Amino acid sequence: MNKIKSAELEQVCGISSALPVHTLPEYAFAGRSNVGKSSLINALLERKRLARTSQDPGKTQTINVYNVNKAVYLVDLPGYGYARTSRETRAKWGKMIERYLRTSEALRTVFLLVDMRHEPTADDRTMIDWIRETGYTPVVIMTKADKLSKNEQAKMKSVIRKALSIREGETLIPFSAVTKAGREEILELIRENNEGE
Ligand SMILES: Nc1nc2c(ncn2[C@@H]2O[C@H](COP(=O)(O)OP(=O)(O)O)[C@@H](O)[C@H]2O)c(=O)[nH]1
Ligand SMILES: [Mg+2]
Repeated sequence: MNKIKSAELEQVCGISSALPVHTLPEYAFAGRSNVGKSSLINALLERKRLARTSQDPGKTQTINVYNVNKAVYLVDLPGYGYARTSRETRAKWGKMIERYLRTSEALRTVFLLVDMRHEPTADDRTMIDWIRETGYTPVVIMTKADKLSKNEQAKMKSVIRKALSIREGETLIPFSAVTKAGREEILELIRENNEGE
């Protein structure tokens, strides 16, 4: 992913669809509704509206799979924690995310997005534990960094580190879809992981 030559939405998986089966490496993005997943994917891929961003949180209840350069897949997992979703629906989506983490053979890294302005929620803690339990080392992306001063960023970084019980070897990256801060660091992680492909 040195240069984004092509990027397209290749697959949309609903609640009862089959999950993606790939040999090319996958990188997945998880996080609460409205945390900025679609904006991050657009920023990484230098596309304005490839991943649909919305003012209406809770709408993207699918796993969206983007093929990049015919070499890598970025996987946008359904947002969780949306208050207006019924408990039953939430449980179904949780199971789908968990099933994806457990069964994907091509999955290399799971990025967990949290809003840098807020303390992580119980759902975020559940998510990071699923990531760890399925054998991945979570990379935490703290979104909307542009909304905080440098001082506030430093403070929230330690709040988030503590709330998610960040362990040795786990990374926290501040990111902004507005300033693109953190973009290169995320792309570099993907590149490093992809070496040898
Ligand atoms: N200021 C700022 N706003 C952001 C950023 N990322 C996302 N947003 C806004 O947050 C809202 C939700 O973003 P979206 O990407 O749709 O979140 P998703 O539900 O996680 O896919 C939208 O109004 C975005 O414009 C960011 O880095 N900075
Ligand atoms: Mg989205």
